[in-house]
Amino acid sequence: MSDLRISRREMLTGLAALSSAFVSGCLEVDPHDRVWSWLMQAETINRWFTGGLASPRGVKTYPASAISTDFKINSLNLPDSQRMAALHGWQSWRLQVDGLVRRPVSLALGDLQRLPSVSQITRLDCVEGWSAIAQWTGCRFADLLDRVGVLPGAKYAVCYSADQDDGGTPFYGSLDLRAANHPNTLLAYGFNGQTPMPVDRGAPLRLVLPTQLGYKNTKFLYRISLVPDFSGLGGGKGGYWEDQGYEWYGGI
Ligand SMILES: Nc1nc2c(c(=O)[nH]1)N[C@H]1C(S)=C(S)[C@@H](COP(=O)(O)O)O[C@H]1N2
Ligand SMILES: [Mo]
Repeated sequence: MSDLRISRREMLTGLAALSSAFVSGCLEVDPHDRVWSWLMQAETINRWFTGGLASPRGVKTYPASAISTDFKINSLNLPDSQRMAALHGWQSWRLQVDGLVRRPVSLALGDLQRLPSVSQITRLDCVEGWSAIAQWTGCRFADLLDRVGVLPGAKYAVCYSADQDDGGTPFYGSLDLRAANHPNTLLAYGFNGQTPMPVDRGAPLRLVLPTQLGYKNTKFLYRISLVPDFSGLGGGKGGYWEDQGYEWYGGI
């Protein structure tokens, strides 16, 4: 019985990966297209299956010898304000945490570094077809949530980035609270032993979400907001890439 469920899950994961490949392959996507809506249904089923079976199991971690020597930077643009902050040792940077939380806070990097520090060597998989392994150091997203206190009704954490595309549209992303509470979901300030991490890697703070695809690993964070839904937010799909047609759930 359980064998059957796992093989179904694998099949569905494959379907979701296929649908990612569709979008990233520069195909024009018509959301009303029948094939597209079928793939979207597959996504929902995949999420249901993986959510039911995978959590809270840890993700695969690697030995130091597996760390990639070549780890591409994949950003729209570098945020100027962050570049300035880097020059000043991140003194002026703050992470604002608000929305459906008991205790809204504005945290300095040092405040986050006082939460229990975790280092893990995990792989990032980009929909463009490359993967890379690195050691990330940071605090658990779950510990931040404990600190601020999640209010009833909160379903998603929206992560705001300081960069924007050439047209001025800001990058942002979101994850559900189940993913946020996963033990391998980090708010990372260190990369391969370097803290702060290199600016273009997402400094001073980036999301490390190894259970989901690269585009869900939001860089250059300055604000996290807990919300019940995505209404009134960007294009309403929960993220910069999602607003362009990527799936919201980037599960691997
Ligand atoms: N703020 C921000 N976060 C981002 C992106 C971006 O352009 N801006 N790109 C995403 C994509 S598509 C990937 S694959 C990873 C790449 O992380 P890296 O630059 O450390 O390789 O960051 C993700 N997070
Ligand atoms: Mo990506």
